[in-house]
Amino acid sequence: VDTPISGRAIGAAPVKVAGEPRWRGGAGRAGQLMPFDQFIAASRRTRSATTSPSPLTTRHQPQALAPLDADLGTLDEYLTRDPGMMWMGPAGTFTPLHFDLTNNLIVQVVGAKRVIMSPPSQTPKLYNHRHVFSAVHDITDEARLNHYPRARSAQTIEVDLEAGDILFMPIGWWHQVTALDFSVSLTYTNFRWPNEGSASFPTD
Ligand SMILES: O=C(O)CCC(=O)C(=O)O
Repeated sequence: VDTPISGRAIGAAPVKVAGEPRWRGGAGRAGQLMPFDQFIAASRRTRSATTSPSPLTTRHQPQALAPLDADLGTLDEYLTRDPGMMWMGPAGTFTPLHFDLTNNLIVQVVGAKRVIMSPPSQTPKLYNHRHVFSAVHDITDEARLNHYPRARSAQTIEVDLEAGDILFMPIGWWHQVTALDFSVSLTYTNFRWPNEGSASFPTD
């Protein structure tokens, strides 16, 4: 597996495997801290898209990836200079169907990702029993669709992002994300305008 990142610049700094165990079935390490170099080594060993690993994020350790900052440009017209959140993982890495309580820019840096989006008008078909999550989990999975049949007729938009592409994900839009290759992306919510929907949203 091609993993165009060696882990040398970051070394063993601890980073967080995304998600919460309840949400990410089958992810194994979800929610745990792990040394960055071990994550990269594990990504190299992942040869199949069927293992559905969780992405690595840096929500709680933005300083861990600071050595990479110099490699990134800026989008001063839209964003402040606060760090984005980095998402990284081998092909098959999967983020289940959910929406965010902020507008979000998804910036693809390495590899490709498939994003399936659905507008907020489709919420009645997406089994939103808990917070921002959909019980459907993966809208491409036949077994899940048999269990959650209204989701079959939900309107969706599929977009493949390649390195250099940026996607604006509006607040409240459903999305699920699958890495098609070893993938690195950054997400940014630090727009130069107010961008916060969580204050008025129920927590569970
Ligand atoms: O890129 C990913 O795997 C997930 C990104 C995402 O869903 C988000 O930022 O809300």
